[in-house]
Amino acid sequence: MYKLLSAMFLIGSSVSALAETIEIEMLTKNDAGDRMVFSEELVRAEVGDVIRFLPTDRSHNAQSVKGALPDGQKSFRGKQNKAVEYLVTETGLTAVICAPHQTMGMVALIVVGNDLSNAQQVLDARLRGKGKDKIKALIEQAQATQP
Ligand SMILES: [Cu+2]
Repeated sequence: MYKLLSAMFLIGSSVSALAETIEIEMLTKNDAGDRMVFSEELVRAEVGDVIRFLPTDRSHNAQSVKGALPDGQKSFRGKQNKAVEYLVTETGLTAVICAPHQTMGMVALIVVGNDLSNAQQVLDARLRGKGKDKIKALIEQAQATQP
């Protein structure tokens, strides 16, 4: 038991030493004039990172979608007009939506560890309207721009 705990501590501390916090704004209009958008739509992250969604403009939220995140990854659901954090624990793709505006295309795709293996599951999840089209385009973009 003691060995297990110290191993967990070591893993935990090595992750936190490298972990980053990535901030994404929820916007009614961005500098380019696009309406109802996250400030970053294709987000590359690593296990241990925190993605923090900020309520820069009003009437938005950020949340995951059932089936559109890696196995073992805890889902999240922010309230409207509130910041929310998503702690990344698994590699793979996560689709993020703003519930009021996903049909207008207010979505983002998080790519963790450059792992695209759950792309089909994400495409099969219940995404709607322009949000679904944009997630598909973001997956294609992630495939085309693999680091
Ligand atoms: Cu929104």
